[in-house]
Amino acid sequence: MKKHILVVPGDGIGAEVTTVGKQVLEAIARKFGHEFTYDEALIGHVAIEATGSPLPGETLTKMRAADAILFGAVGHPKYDNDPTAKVRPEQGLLQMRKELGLYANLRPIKLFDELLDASSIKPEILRGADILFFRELTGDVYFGKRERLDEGNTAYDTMIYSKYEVERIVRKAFEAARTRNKRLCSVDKANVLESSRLWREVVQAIAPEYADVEVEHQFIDAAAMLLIKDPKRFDVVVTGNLFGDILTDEASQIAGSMGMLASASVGDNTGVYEPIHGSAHDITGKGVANPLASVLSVALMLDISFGLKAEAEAVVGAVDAVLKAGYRTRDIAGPTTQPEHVLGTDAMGQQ
Ligand code: GGG
Repeated sequence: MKKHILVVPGDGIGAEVTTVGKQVLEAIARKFGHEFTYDEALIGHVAIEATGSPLPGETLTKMRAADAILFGAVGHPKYDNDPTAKVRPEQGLLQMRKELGLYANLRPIKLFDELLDASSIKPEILRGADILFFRELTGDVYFGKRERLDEGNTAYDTMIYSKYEVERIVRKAFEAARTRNKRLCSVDKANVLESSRLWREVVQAIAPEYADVEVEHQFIDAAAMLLIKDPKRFDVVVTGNLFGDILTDEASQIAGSMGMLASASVGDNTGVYEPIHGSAHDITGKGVANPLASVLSVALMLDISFGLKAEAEAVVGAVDAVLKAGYRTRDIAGPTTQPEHVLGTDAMGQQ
């Protein structure tokens, strides 16, 4: 199979982890006889520095031409400490999602048994946890009107959803639930928010079409609590952009570390595959970042964008084997990890 992949490392540790992701793609191409070609493009802070824009037109053109995109991360601490900055790295990420119609963000929370000791949650609560999150990605408070009033002393952001936006992500989640354990949890805040009442109405209207799937509704606050108390009660979870952003960071602790969580952003056209973690400038350049989220994102790309199931399984199997052999990056090292088995980014990639 011939495929063209755009690598967009972005900021901070993005370059380190996508380098490993690309090495894995090359290894798969060799092993299975595929031909993958690559290009690179800028986004985020590095793009602002080079062109003044967080998503240059050239990047967008290359994204549209690619069969899939391997993405790193965006962000830079200098903007976090400057609330007045008008141009920000994250704008590149949001604009990319909107321009490419990437409305569904799939975030699998897969706990590898070998990492049971990497989490601060008790093993008996964690063992067997396996959740697939669907985070809506092109609506909500991230894209609603926002403004400063009263000479800057008052601010608002608008949480807004249209029926069709909810329908399309909810349908994707129902379809996925059908292929798994046929349980769907929809998370909202319908006891307070009007946009959440619309969300719940839409889920309730669609549910009869998927009578084989058991549906439950949880408020975001209760879902956040249940995720830590009893993660096994969840199979597929569907929620809005903001709630999904927060809940999946929380859920990363089920998998042991943010460094283990891959994601796929899909919609009408191409797919973007990236770790859920950000640019992590505190560890950038130190060679200690965990590349496994990028590697597992490659597995999602092979499966979802290219339909290469055996290749995707080979990648997940390789991650499992490396963990079984005892190798860890420092974020997933547990009390029983031997110090010589704690590896840096490149060494982990080589395993
Ligand atoms: N690789 C994910 C990433 O770069 N995250 C940084 C970020 O700004 N995330 C906000 C979001 O996902 O909406």
